[in-house]
Amino acid sequence: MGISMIKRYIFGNPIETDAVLSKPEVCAWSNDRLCFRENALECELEEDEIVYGLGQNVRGINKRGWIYESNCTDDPQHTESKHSLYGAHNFVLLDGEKKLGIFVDTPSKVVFDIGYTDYNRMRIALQTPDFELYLIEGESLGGIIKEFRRLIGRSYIPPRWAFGYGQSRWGYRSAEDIREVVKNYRDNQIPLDSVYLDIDYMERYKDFTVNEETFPDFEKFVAEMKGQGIHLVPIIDGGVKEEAGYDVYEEGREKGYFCKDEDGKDFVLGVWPGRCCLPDMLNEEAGRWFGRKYKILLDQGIDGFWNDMNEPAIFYSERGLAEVFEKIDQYRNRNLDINSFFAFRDLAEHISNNPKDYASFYHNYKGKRYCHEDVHNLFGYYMTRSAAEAFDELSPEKRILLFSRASYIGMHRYGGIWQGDNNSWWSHLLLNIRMMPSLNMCGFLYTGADIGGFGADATEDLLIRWLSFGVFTPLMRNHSALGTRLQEAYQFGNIDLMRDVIGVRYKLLPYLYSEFMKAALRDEMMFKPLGFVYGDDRIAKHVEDQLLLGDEIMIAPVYEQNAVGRTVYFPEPMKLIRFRGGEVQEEEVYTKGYSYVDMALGDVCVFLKENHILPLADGGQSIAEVDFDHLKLHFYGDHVRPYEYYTDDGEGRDYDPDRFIKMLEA
Ligand code: MIG
Repeated sequence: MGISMIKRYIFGNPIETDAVLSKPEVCAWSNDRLCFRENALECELEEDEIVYGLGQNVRGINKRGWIYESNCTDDPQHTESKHSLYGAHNFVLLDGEKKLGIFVDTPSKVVFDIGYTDYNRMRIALQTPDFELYLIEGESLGGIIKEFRRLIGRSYIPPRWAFGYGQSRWGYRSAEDIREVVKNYRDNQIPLDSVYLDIDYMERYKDFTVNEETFPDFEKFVAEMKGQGIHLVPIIDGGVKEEAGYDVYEEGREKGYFCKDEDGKDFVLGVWPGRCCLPDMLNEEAGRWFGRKYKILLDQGIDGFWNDMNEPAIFYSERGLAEVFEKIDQYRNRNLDINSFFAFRDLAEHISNNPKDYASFYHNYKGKRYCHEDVHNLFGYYMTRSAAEAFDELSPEKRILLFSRASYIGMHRYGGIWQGDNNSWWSHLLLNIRMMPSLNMCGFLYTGADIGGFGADATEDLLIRWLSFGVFTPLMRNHSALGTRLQEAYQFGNIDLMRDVIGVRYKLLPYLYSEFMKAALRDEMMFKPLGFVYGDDRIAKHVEDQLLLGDEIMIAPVYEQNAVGRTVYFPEPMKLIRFRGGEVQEEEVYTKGYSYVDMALGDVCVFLKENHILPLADGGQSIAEVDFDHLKLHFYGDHVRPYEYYTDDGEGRDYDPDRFIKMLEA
């Protein structure tokens, strides 16, 4: 991998984020590539230089040509015109003559102009003069990533069952609804390991409550589902409902655990339940208190959670509401023309996630008071960290599933993320593919998108193609929004194809789990762009729709409507292994270069490198049925190297590569 060197610089008086675990000595600022002026780092980009990174954001694997923001945002329209999504991942990796990793550690907004204003320049502009900077030089991209990941600490590892297929939907209103989903899956013999509970399970959207009418005897219900091999995974929201007599609210208020407004009163924001307060997740004591609340559900047999709305999303504030009501009156009886009409229309829209609101409440973080806008990107991170640290105490032996919507670098130690409210669009399948390696660079290994798309109506072919990629992502969850077309795998005509495709996941599981664990334990990426391995191949370096998955295989998903195959670039000879109709077929070996590969709807194709081994299991209806010990090995070539297979009980926290790696020989 070559040698990498890391340097740390301090500008001004930065706010500690806890992104970095063990900090190297501080260096005096001087650099021949980057120049620092007017609160921005600037450099030239070479003609063919690739800029990787930024984790969760819009557009391609190569970030060049657009302007991005690190500013955790709840925006469900992930179009190319946007600049930020839910996470703030301030890491870029320059791949030019020299390779350079740059991590800007600051909890407030950062703007990355990566060849937007000028295609040959990059400018990283900070909201604050106070920040830490880490520069990592190295000979290889993978070496720099490893160094960066060592700096920020080992990635979160979920229980193995969380690698099974999960079904979710906003709108499962009762235990009966859930039973029906599970029954449909089981009756159709489509594998399933988990069902997600969205806000519908709560009593009037109150965190840590269960609606007793619609989900009577919850503990028994959780056990009943476990009996069928199903884990229920409830959602937890960032805001706590303001309601007299609701213990979480009352306690938080009495103990002073909520974020305060300018006058020291509890800051009130509107989210699902109407008026809410925000637990000060950044405050150690408040975070500890909030984290311990998960025990209420753990005690009822729950072993997984997803943390939502923690950018934090603000539908409205009292201030914002008052402002709109006041302004709206000024439009009464007016002739609304081109200027006034749009201003009028935007009034209500701009009430949500308004910068004025983010500037109007305060945290008590590491003993100091901070305005939220100065520490904005830490909220989701600390919410998830609070839960994870509680799990360390409450469940020291057994792993608990945890993933979040908002995140900052460092949160990858405590949980995974899902990719937020995408749409049932083909372009979002491609976005999902491209985001995987970018997230992996930043340590987020347990991740995936809402398969089939969250907003808008899914179609059968889109869902099948999305599942055909989703079988590879660690989080494999079909999720959709209230009011959209139902998109459980059994809702469409071709149930056989759905069963076959989801079934592929259960054959791949030993390989996927093994590759995930190795990536986590060795600070590596599970999904790599081709350029990370074939850096000398100019074509490979610019491929944006194929990925290397672990060290043995390449994938090249179909992401276009009505396609019956696609062109694949082979950076070296590879053998096609095709999953079709529940069978595994070894097909031809492709030589280096472009080839068109037929991929019918329902086919899952992987491309195996020469002299490498792909181990496959027989499959099963849930993870418990998968035999991780008796595997069929696929390989070709005369000098097949052994496969390092990581396997453990999938539950314990004593991850030990020496104990759990077996060599599989051809
Ligand atoms: O603003 O809980 O991203 O997965 O279904 C919508 C309802 C709130 C956003 C999450 C989505 C979830 C939805 N939530």
